[in-house]
Amino acid sequence: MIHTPICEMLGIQYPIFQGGMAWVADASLAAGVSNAGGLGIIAAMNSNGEQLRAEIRKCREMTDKPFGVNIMLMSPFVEETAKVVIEEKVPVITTGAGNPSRYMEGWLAAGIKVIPVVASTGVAKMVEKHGAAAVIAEGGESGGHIGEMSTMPLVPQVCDAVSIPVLAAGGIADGRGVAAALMLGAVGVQVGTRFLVAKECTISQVYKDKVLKAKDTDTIVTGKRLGHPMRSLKNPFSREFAKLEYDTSITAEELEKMGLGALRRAAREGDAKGGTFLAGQVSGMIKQEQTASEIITEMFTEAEEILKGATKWVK
Ligand code: TUI
Repeated sequence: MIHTPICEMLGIQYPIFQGGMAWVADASLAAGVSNAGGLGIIAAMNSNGEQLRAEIRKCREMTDKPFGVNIMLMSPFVEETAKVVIEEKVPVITTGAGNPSRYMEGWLAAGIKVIPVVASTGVAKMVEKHGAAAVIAEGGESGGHIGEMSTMPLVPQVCDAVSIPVLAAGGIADGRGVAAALMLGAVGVQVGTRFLVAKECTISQVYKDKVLKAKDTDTIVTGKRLGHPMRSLKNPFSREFAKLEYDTSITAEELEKMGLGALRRAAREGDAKGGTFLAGQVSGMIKQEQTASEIITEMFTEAEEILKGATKWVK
């Protein structure tokens, strides 16, 4: 059994969070992961306050285990969703794509555990000072919005920079990744891409099939010019976007406009050519659809075997 302080802190069986993926992480996926012993997370990103409230209530009907909500700080609905999580007494909040400090006082006063995703030691230290219960150090191998650092150098540096528990994210999809994260000093992992193909994940089959068919080099990073780099699977839309990004006759506003609705088109409509299929570099390792429970138990059984044999080269 792999049991770490984050399991105790949150009352979960396995030290694994499911990433709060925009247009993907709904009540069905979050409840599936929480019922499997991890921490399921509902993405508030694409929801307004009332839509999020409905999703939280739906999740509560599907599980009596703890779950969290991810607040994407660049969301146009951030002010209203930041209040709804308090009203609905959500036990855990993760944040992404920014510095959550200005919301933290209110969340902490409501007794919520706040666990921000960080992409640098600077933001990790800042959120620790504001009362974060833990941080998730996310490397640029991840799908979606990413920072500059890779997981391997980021996680140990964040572990050294803060005294609160650190979870690792970015590039983790199997037991080898879990074992490596623990070796880097993390007390748990956050996994997004592998849960895209969970049976409980309600995204389009087109999206799942694209992940299942991907090889190692099939992701691309776009959006650097707009100040929010995003990793997604290569397809006609992402290739065209990458090309236009270097075209100075196109304005940043025109580029932003092009991206609008692309996440929804991928996740909900299965628009293979015109959608943005956010996914991490681990996509090439993901070969079958499984239940959230199968994914988690497989990852942790594998990690335990690896860790038990980890001294084999020590003479
Ligand atoms: O947030 C993510 N992944 C995401 S969010 C998203 S939707 C989106 N839509 C439009 C624009 C941007 C995003 C798709 N995928 N992961 C967590 C994450 N957080 N990665 C990087 C960061 C991050 C970056 C800067 C966290 C803090 C930070 O602080 C900088 C500062 O000081 O504001």
